[in-house]
Amino acid sequence: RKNEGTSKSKNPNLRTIEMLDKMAHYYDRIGDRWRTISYRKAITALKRQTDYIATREQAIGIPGIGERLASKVEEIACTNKLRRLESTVTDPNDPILLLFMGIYQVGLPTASRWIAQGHQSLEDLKSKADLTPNQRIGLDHYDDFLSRIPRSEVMAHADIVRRACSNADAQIQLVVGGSCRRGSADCGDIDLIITKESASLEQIRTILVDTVIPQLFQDGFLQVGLATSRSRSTDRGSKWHGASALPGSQVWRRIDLLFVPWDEFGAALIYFTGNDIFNRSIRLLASRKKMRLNQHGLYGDIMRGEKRERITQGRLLEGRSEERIFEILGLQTQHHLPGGA
Ligand code: DCP
Ligand code: MG
Ligand code: MN
Repeated sequence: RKNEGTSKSKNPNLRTIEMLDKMAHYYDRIGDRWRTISYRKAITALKRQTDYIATREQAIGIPGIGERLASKVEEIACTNKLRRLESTVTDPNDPILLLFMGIYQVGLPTASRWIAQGHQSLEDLKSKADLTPNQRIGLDHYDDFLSRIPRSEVMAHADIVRRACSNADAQIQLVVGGSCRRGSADCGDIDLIITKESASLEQIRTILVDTVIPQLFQDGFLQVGLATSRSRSTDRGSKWHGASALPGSQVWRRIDLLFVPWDEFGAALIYFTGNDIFNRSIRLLASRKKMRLNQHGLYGDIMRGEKRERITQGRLLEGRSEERIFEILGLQTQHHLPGGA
């Protein structure tokens, strides 16, 4: 027993054993007793080998390894991985899967990969998994980021950011967007749409990134910045994601600062107020009317080819005024914004 560490490191089949062990773990967890036992048997048998087992034939020759397992051993030896381990189908209602997907920015692929790797709890992930910096933060603040934010608290965060903006530049305008602007009693995060009359994206971003954000960190309000993943090139530099906490509170809230050039303010208000389903339907409506709506503006004279692909960008009809965009589309703003906010 004492020598286990050294004898193990000399075993030429270590990599194979590791993979089979993960599979055994997985089958054990989903309650497949028969497979768990056959994997464990094969592992025990392989641990006793002093030669590297690379082929199916070699593996079948070992007592304790059946035909099916022998193929797996060969697969691992040949490809250095086990397909079954990577494509292990996870039950979408698996409580551990749902637990992992509760981590900020963790979706089905990452969560199921962690499960296939044998992780079973948040503690497992904290101590053993390979985590990105964002995932680490998400894990450390699991409950905070999952809990809903009362509307009044969203407003309190917004007030702090608004004050810091005014101190940096009296002309900056800030609107609370997202679910809060749709009238929700509580929100998943804090979405703040920030613009300034006549200003470009570059000018607004500079004020925020160089002055306002550093100040808010210094004040102890901002806690951390979160790298944007997979952000499209068009979005680059127009968003800041992070976490904030009210003075005297330990609770971290997710906060998004959205930098918007003055000319696109109306289109951005529509987009960042949402929700995503509303956005999809209003864009569809625009395209039915031979127009195009995105977060930058409403465009007309769109030419499309035979496969409905766009040939021209079109002419900007309106970007600045939210009300005017609704009007051109033939919609009434009151239906979208509660209390005409
Ligand atoms: N949005 C979208 N499509 C996406 C993501 C976002 O159209 N895939 C738009 C609509 C959303 C807005 O951005 O309303 C803000 O995104 P959030 O993820 O913050 O969503 P909500 O604020 O609507 O809801 P929550 O309370 O969960 O934050
Ligand atoms: Mg939101
Ligand atoms: Mn958001």
